[in-house]
Amino acid sequence: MAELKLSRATLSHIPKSVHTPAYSSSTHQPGVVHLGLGAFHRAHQAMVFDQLLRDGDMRWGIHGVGMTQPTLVNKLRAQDGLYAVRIAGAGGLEWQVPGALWQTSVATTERQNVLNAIAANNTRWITLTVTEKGYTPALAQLLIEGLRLRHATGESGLTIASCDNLQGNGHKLKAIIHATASSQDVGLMKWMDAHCAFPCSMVDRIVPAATVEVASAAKVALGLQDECALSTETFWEWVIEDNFVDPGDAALLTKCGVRVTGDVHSYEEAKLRMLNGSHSAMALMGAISGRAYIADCIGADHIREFVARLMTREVAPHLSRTDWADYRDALVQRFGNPYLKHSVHQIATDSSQKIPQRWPPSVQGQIAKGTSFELHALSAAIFLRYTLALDEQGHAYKLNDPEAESLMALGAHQVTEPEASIKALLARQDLWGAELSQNTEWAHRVAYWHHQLIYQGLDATVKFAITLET
Ligand code: CS2
Repeated sequence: MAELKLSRATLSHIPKSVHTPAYSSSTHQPGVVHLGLGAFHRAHQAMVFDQLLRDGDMRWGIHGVGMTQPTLVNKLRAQDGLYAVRIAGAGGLEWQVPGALWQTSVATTERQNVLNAIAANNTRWITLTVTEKGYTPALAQLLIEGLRLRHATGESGLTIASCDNLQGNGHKLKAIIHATASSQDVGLMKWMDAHCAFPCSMVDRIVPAATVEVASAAKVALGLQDECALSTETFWEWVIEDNFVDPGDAALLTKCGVRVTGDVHSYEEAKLRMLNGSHSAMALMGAISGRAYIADCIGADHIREFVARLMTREVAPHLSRTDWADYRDALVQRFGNPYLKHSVHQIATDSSQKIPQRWPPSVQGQIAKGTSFELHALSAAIFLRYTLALDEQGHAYKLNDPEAESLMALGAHQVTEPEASIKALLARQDLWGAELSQNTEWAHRVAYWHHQLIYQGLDATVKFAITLET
């Protein structure tokens, strides 16, 4: 007998221990257009919206937009937008099937559907997780066209919430829209400024890309085939600026556990530099030392100690979030979650777009205070070493990065001509910023650590770094 697939029709086959959506989507239109239908959104915001729907507020169904690839959208369509999420933490494991994804489109091939969804009467929000590299004029153009259609049909404004790992993400999004709009859009921009809200937000939940292992676990838990199953942790956080077109949304989100505040900045800053900063350092360490997952990295005593010190000594002194010590301890625990097979190469993807938010602000803070930045200098050296595209066992790996070609060209001769190679990589303002790319002391320390890495290897170098009283 052919395997039954997860869909609205087969929901009743799922064991009672799995939470499934009891509400039906058929008589309602989506209220949210989400751009960037990756794993993160499906195991984070989509589950918050699912909670609101389960509470009977039918305005939070999602029209999910895949930005480029039709593959995932097609799989989700075949399952009526349903997928299982395995949630694992210290308290054990549970499975849930969120039901908030009601419609889907692919931006590249079904552009008009996306524009129509943005203009639709029921739409109240747009949310975005398009990754750091997604903030381009092409994204802005899509939003401008959608808003133009909406404005022309006389609909009300929208809350447009960027949820990407960028400091001041709402401001950045609004700024690229303004920068991309043409002279014919002056009226539209005035309407947008007056009637749309761009709250900044910090989102947090570790959601690795889907794996075959999770798909097979889902088959056992659900008794159904699910090609879109995901795995995540119990922890989740969403901090969003209290800046909504409909002020009533603040109380609704708060009831679901979202933190609505005037001060998103301190949460964004701590998350980007502590969680994401450590993530990038570990991912690059794993890539060059042949460790496959973040849990393998944090499971090595010296790497765990390195990460704890990086956060305590070089990141925390510049944070405005005062509970950073609890946040740090929780992060070390979260990184070690054995159920999250979080691939180091997934996190190392697009490092050139991630590093600027994650490391330089802490280094600059240390420079301003005259304190040590050795652990960040070692992290930077690890990134340079990573551009060799070859791990310490001699296995080649691929750099998945819009800057891959230029980085690999600059890094290629780092063993035979380290001085020139390091100089060229550290001169890149796009990575390190205007000030750091000119700082000779920084360059000197990165070169020192790079030399250690090449001649002692990653493990010996990290072990040595944590003995230093910096
Ligand atoms: C990770 C993030 O891939 C990455 O760059 O650092 O996706 C991280 O898992 C999330 O931001 C956690 O909230």
